[in-house]
Amino acid sequence: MDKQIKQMALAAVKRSGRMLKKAYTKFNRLDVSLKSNHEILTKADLMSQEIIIREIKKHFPGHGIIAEEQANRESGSGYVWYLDPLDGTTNFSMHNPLWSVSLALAKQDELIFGLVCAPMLEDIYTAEAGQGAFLNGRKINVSGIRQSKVLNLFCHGSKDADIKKAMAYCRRQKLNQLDCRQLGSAAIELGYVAAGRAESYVAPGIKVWDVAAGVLLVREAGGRVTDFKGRDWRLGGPNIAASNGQAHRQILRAVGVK
Ligand code: LIP
Repeated sequence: MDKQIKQMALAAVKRSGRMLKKAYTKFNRLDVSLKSNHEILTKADLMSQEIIIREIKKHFPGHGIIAEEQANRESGSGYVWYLDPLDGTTNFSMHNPLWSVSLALAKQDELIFGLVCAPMLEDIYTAEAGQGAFLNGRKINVSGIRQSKVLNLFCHGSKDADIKKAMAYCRRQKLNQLDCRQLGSAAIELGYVAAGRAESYVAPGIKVWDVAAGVLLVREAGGRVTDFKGRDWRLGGPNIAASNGQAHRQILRAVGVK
């Protein structure tokens, strides 16, 4: 992969991270606006997006961009960026430090680069196709943990059906497994699976910008990412199950139960 791509992405995400950190410390929860019943938006989401998109357009004007808070920008180049400028906006708004910036690049619909930056945790995850996954420059691998010690993570899209499915999954896993938790940032949850801090992550109805970078992290760290039927997850697929591989059969069974 072109070195310039990685340098530009890291510089842009770090710049937005610095801005977000400042905004976070003085954020007032009354300043959120509602996108829907279950989704909020802050000025910080828009400012972060502006910083990163400006850099992409400056360095790679021919690339497409699919970002959470803007209309898609098509391209004929075969390269498309997937950006969540603030993943975990609700956490951000309630002064919970688990929020991140998530940026991925795909070439001809195959992920080639992923970057998740969690500024308050000082965690920067990166992955390049075929080159492994890294946390703050150190190579990471999924855990080898199976059965009774498996820790499960989950989140969900904003539609009622997705929330109900996720709640049923969480209930089942809470009762039958060690635990199941919602951290509130899909990108961080996938980073946790890649780094062996948790064994699985499941989400019904998730958006592509929330998970594109994290999917490459998990795959490059030796894990498995599928849809709920066990087929390899493809960009844009709404349902996602990611794991260290060992826990995969168990999570697919749990999410499949009616
Ligand atoms: C959020 C996710 C969260 C998920 C929400 C939402 P946002 O991203 O990362 O884990 O449950 O559906 O998509 O909206 O804060 O960027």
